[in-house]
Amino acid sequence: MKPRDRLRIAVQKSGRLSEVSQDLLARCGLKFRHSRDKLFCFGESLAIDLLLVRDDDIPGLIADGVCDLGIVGRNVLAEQQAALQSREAVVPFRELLPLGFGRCRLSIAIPQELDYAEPSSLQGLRIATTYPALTAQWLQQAGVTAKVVVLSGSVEIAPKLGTADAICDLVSSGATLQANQLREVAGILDSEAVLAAAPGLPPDERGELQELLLRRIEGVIQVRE
Ligand code: PRT
Ligand code: ZN
Repeated sequence: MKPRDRLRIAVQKSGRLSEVSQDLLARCGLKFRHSRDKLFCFGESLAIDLLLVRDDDIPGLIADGVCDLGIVGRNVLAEQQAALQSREAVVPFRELLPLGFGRCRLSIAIPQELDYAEPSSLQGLRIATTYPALTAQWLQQAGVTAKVVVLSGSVEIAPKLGTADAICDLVSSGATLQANQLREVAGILDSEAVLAAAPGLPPDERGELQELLLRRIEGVIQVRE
């Protein structure tokens, strides 16, 4: 990776976190010139540029040194961390600061009519999820053997389709679970948007910029609370 003198921060291009993330950076006094393809935005007020990407790509962009910082759900960061840990690989990113928006939880849910007393009630079941590493880690810690069925979306209909007996998915209001006659039985992870970064501070001017931005974000969050 070539050395850079400008800090680069990745945020979700379009989705639940994109507007709030960009709004947070604007409140920190960052102004961007939006480029035509709108993937890369040049920072006009400070030497901090913006990259608009899919949220799942953010940890990898930080790991590869393409970006210094990212705003991403803890769920995404924790899943990729759990996947690396299961292979005993190094985790080249970390959570710097919780940001107080995008709150949700990753939970196990089962059909309303199914009995549940404790994690062992899931023994031998098939659990559909887009978070296989976190699900497997939780099952292992609970001493439960269950089959993790990896899906790329629409996890909540898996029990009705018969492709799984239970699910592990993000929940916020609970309306999706209710609409699919599912009930939440165990929480795996409390999540919200977080500021993510590489393990160490960049060893050049970017390090100072990162500290400056962190202080400004903390200031904005304090005012909000
Ligand atoms: O395209 P890209 O990959 O960037 O976006 P995405 O589709 O993967 O993510 P997106 O925009 O849906 O969500 C971005 C982040 O928002 C997630 O990673 C979470 O950190 C956070 N977040 C907060 C949520 C929710 N709340 C949420 N409710 N992400 C998803 N949901 C979904 C959930 O998967 C389920 O389908 O909403 C449904 C449940 O909502 P309730 O209110 O019915 O319980
Ligand atoms: Zn995504």
